[in-house]
Amino acid sequence: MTASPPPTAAHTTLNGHLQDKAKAPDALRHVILDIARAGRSIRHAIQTSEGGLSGGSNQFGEKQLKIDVIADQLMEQYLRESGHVACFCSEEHDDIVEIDPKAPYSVVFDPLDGSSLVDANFAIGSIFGIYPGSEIIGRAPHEQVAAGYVLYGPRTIFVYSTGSGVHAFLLNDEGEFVLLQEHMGVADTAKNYSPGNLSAIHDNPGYKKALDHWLDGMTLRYSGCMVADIHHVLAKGQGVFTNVGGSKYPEGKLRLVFECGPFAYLVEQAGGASSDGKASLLQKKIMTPDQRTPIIVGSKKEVEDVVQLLHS
Ligand code: AHM
Ligand code: MG
Repeated sequence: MTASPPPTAAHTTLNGHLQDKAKAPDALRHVILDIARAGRSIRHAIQTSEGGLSGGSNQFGEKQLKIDVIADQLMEQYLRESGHVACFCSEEHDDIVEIDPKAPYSVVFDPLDGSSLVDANFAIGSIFGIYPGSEIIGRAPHEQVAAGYVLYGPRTIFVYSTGSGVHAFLLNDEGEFVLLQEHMGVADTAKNYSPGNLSAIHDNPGYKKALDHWLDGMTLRYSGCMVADIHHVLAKGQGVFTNVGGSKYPEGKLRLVFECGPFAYLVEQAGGASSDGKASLLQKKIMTPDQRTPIIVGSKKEVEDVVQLLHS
């Protein structure tokens, strides 16, 4: 009779994946795990906020903070406690916040992207990027050593890359992120389109041409949350997401540092492309924390076609 194999863990955890597959340096692994823990707490806050998610009063008449402020505070707390973070740049702060200039990494994040959708119970998310050292200004997104996001939808999903593929994890009932999909890929051609700042078609003729091209046979998938909309591209393995300029937002609505930079890193890691209409977003220099940029990201050929239409 042959002996039965020794018991093994049924799932690959995020920690195990960072250690054994990504071979992330210990400090980087800890920062990513701390962000995942912050995501778990943010999810809990979303689900348990008594007074409504956009700020209000609880049953005792006490004023509650808006959920995006709570998310920001949670993220800050975990980053401060990590001991590996020099500074951070958050959508909820005007300036970069210093923690410990001698620490090895700087973190950029949008604590709760799509927060205007929370009352409608749409999916929302947190975005992050990690740079080496204590400077963010003057760098470009290709210098990130990791990026990722947490998507709070019907399921809570954590997606990250440290430069060797893009991997997704599911938050299970025990509060553990377990491997869901390894090496997410983006095909060269797209069937789905996700057009942000669409009212710009009225004063951006190239964007109107892109829309006409999409209407001719492609399928619309747009929720209004960048995290959910780009996760759709990664999960389905194809698609294009845009947010380009018009008169209201000449550079588009989205920010380079903590929204477009991390997603450019992730989608290019998955084999897709990113552009600001001229060059890859990975090469775009960060000048200020609140810098906006046009973004066209997703399937390579579609990104090329849209960039061409925008210039036509
Ligand atoms: P937020 O960071 O204030 O939530 O805004 C960013 C969001 C993105 O998630 C989304 O792609 C975009 O705003 C939606 O804008 P619009 O409603 O103009 O399509
Ligand atoms: Mg945002």
